[in-house]
Amino acid sequence: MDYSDLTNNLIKGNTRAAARLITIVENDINAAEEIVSSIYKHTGKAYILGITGAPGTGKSTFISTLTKNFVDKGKKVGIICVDPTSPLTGGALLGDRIRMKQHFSLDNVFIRSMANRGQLGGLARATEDAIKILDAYGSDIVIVETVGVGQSEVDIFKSAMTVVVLLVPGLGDDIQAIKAGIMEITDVFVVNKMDLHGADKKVSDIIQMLEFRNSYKYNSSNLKDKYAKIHQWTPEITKVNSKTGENFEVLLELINKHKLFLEESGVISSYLKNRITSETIQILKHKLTKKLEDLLNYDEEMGKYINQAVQKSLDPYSMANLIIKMLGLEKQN
Ligand SMILES: Nc1nc2c(ncn2[C@@H]2O[C@H](COP(=O)(O)OP(=O)(O)O)[C@@H](O)[C@H]2O)c(=O)[nH]1
Ligand SMILES: [Mg+2]
Repeated sequence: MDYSDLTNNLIKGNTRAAARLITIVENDINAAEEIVSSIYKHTGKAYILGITGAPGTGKSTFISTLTKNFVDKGKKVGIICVDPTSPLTGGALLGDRIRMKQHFSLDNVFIRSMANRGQLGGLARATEDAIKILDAYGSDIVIVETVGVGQSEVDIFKSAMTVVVLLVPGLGDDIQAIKAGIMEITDVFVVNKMDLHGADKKVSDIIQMLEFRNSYKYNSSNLKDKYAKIHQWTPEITKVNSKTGENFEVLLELINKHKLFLEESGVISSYLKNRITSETIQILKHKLTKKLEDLLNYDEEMGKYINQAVQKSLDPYSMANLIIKMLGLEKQN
């Protein structure tokens, strides 16, 4: 297939081309490869924001208000809602989209939901490609909304420059969930629904959690390199009301402060390297797995080895080493 008409239109800011291309990269990893390689040099302008929080914390309302703030400043915003638990036609997601769309002129806001339908190469891969499409499309800001915690969340957030986590007043379940999942990669904590009782208590709970984490990390030298980012950036905390927009000026300042930190400290360059590494690993996992499955299932010589293993004259580790050799992947030294 030739996607050059679509990608040319995308780069000119054509909304339908963006929508079509996202559908294509979601469903066809070979097409994704072609598309991404032709648009890649047009990416890198968008600021990528990751937003997460448990269901009901108000993510959609929050993103809607945040987007309105950006649009009012003349920004073009792309929104990707990633919900691994929800089928594409899920009522809630659809409701979100309709609700969000009511707020904006469609020229400045592009909203797209992605659900896990077993994308080849994984949801994180497909999301990363969708981010690139919205970047090349001309979005100043790409917002990625995901639900809750988990490995796919962490993978997805490797693309985000600033990660914002929403919590709400009330019991500490959400704090526990963050500790278990994405605390390490959170840049800004937001207590949403500040109009409800207990918002200040939640802010102090977060401060306490961060203080505990710092004293714990201080002794942990091996985490130092891995999480260099958070060693220098102390996560910011604020509270907002997403329904009224109260305190969003403060939030925007904090996001901007983090952006400036990334640029001025030079952390942005390690972010860029990490993002490319992580993305390449996703792609390689998919490609190599496919190649190896084909080899093990269909290759004649492999068939002989498998028989030997059945006869116990070869074990699975030795077989794996043989394959690494066959593929020329053994260390060159
Ligand atoms: N009181 C109050 N309710 C809010 C606020 N933000 C969102 N909500 C409500 O919380 C509920 C869940 O919001 P939604 O955006 O769908 O949450 P999501 O599941 O995280 O996307 C809805 O009824 C919202 O109207 C807020 O700041 N204050
Ligand atoms: Mg939602």
